[in-house]
Amino acid sequence: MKSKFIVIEGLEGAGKTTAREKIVTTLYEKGIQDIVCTREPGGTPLAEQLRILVTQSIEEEEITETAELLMLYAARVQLVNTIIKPALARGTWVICDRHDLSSQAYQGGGRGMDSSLMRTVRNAVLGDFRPDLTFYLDVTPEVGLNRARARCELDRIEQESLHFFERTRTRYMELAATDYSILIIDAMQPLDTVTEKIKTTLMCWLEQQS
Ligand code: T5A
Repeated sequence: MKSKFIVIEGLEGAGKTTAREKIVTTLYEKGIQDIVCTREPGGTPLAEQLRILVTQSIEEEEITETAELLMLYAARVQLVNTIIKPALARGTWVICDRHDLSSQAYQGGGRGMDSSLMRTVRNAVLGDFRPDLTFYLDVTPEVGLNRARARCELDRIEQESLHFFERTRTRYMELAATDYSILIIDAMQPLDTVTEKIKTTLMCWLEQQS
């Protein structure tokens, strides 16, 4: 089977890290062992530096929405062009924790950024490059943030209001409803149930690809 680009999306604390492990073990079971796991923002030295700039507050300086968006896309273009596309070209599967859908949901939905600016930047950076499959792990902001809080201190974006995350979640759901390559997983259920659902959904999708 041709190598695929699989993305995991969702609000903070949705369980993306846990899901990634399940996806990798399921692919291994199916005999797919040439896999690269990465994340956004991040995944290259430059993109990891940009991740720090995006997620941390800078004393006495407000990061503008446009600067935030451009940093996210700078990190994305670096990752896509130097890691993801070369991996796919040599036959390696790529599993990515977040990708462009995060920008559509957080910056487009949460921040309510201008859609024509977002479309322009996205087209310039990605063209028609898209994931083959996206798992969207759906949780309410309350549940997700509680899980994230239990894990560590909240970063700059995680400190946004509940309304911000409600708008982000609504945009995720709107986009998932119009794109057959985005599969919604109810991530409010117990961890074992969620990981089992991811496994069966992935197995079913793999069957359809072969
Ligand atoms: N961002 C990113 C944008 O605004 N725009 C963009 O374009 C991009 C790419 C960094 C931030 O950047 C923003 C979004 C983010 O605010 P991040 O660090 O990758 O992104 O994202 P986080 O969502 O903060 O990552 P987390 O590690 O918090 O979330 P995960 O990976 O979804 O959650 P995970 O797996 O670590 O689980 C968290 C805890 O919950 C438990 C786990 O065991 C763990 O302790 N858990 C469950 N508990 C009970 N039941 C379940 N079903 C559970 N699932 C997980």
